[in-house]
Amino acid sequence: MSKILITSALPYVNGVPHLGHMIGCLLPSDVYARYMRMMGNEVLYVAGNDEHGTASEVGALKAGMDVQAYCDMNHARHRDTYKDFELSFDCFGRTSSEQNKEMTYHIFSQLDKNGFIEERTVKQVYSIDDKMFLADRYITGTCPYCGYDKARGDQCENCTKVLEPTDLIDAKSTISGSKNLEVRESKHLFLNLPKIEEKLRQWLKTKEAFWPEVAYSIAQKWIKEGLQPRCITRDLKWGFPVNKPGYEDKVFYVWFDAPIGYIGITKQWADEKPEERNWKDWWYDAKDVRHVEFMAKDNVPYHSITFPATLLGTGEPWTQVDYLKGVSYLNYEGGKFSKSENRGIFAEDAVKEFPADYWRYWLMINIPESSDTSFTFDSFAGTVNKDLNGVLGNFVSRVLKMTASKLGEQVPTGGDFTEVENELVKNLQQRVDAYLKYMNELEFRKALNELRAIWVEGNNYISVTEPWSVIKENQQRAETILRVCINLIYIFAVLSYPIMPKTTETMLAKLGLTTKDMPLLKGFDVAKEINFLKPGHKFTVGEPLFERISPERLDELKQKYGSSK
Ligand code: B3M
Ligand code: ZN
Repeated sequence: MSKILITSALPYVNGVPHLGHMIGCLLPSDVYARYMRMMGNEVLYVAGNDEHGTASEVGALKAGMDVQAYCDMNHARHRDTYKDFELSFDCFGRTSSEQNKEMTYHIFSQLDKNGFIEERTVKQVYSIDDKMFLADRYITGTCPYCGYDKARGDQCENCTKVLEPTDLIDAKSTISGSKNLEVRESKHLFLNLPKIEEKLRQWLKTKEAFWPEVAYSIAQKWIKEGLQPRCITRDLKWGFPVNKPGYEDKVFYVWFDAPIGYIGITKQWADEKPEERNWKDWWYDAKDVRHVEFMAKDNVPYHSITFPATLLGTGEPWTQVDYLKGVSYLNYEGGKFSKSENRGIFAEDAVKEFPADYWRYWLMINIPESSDTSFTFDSFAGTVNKDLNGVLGNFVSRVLKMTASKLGEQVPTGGDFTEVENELVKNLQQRVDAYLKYMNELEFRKALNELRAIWVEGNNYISVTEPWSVIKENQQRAETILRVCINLIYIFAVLSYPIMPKTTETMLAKLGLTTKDMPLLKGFDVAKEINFLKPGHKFTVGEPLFERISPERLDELKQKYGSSK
């Protein structure tokens, strides 16, 4: 058994999570966590909300609320949405916690002590109309590197280049739209990245063979361009006040304390049950921990450069990322998701339309692993109707209905396996091995295609063996076939669990089982599992697993959520 530490990027508390957020970090991390637990590993799955920064201040201002109350409200909303999506976090916290403050202060003090913090006077953009310094994302303008005209003050999302607000050409405030901006001077603290660069290069080199292309190439590109000192303080109210004399009226930059949040959130969780949980077992001088992080590609520079450099600079034995799963973007019907323009389906609405598993399956089989992908309702309906309803759902109802009506609601007895069953077991074992291999390698699209192929094997088996006609001449043979098919339902249920946990529960419930009856996926032996349910074991037919999406319903959905056409 290994210890697997899984972290998902921490969504900003002020944002409303849409399908792009779900597939960018949260959902694949959940699938991987469930899979790793079923492989018999000790898993700690950490997520939460990123709460500091101007985004929260502005969000609260617009909502007419106190920032703390606004964050509390939104954090609860995020938590509920993720619960609806069946995300199985071990800890789900917030970066504004006392524990995170403690961690942030400690890490900052270590960096300062080791000479990696320097003071600089910087020019900052002050909005005269908004009466505030416009940090980061609240200034937009043209990217000086690629010319993209909606680049933000902290990063251009087109070319992923990390920027300073004053780099932008023709900048304006996104709060008021005002261009009445002026540059004022203020003293700030910088993380001296060039001083850590060599250590970082060495560390990064050890990752080349392991990280997926999306993540490694972004990190490399960044380091090749040369690292600059990075400002880690801001003139804001909402954040951790800087623990250095002369800087008490400033707060740490949101991207400084956010990744430390993984550690702070773990500490928060450990503090709830100090007798059985220890955050250091996972984060500090921790032995045999494999740390896997999930995030969208725009977060990669922070997790492959600035955060690892921060931890390296402390000179302490912090757990670093071993594998970084960077995911490309999911667009909506060819364009961007936008709450303000009412385009796209947001996570909390999605689960009101269809059960979470429909979304989980579509998102995972279409995960933008190598390039950006679009969500379209046509594709969604096609996948639900074909794969879920047509292949998996249909197999389950056909088998259970046929058995119930011809032989009663229990696993039939039948006789020995023939060549067809031996062949089925052999093919399935190959597919299962491939499925587990791809899951292990975090190649989710390939894994999901294997899972679907496994369900297809069931359909092929029943079409070839034709139990409905065989039963007329040879009841014992028909019983064998249906006994095998019911056991296939059990096998499909177990294998589908990381992707569609509720569907697994429903399938198992039909067979009088719960998830506690599931075997480990490690060493999954089809020859053994196909004989798991013995003759006489009771089942119930129940409701169909999935609902077909009709053309009328599809039109309604497109109308309601906006379509490119
Ligand atoms: N909140 C950005 C985002 O939600 C940021 C991630 C922090 S991860 C430590 O995309
Ligand atoms: Zn750019």
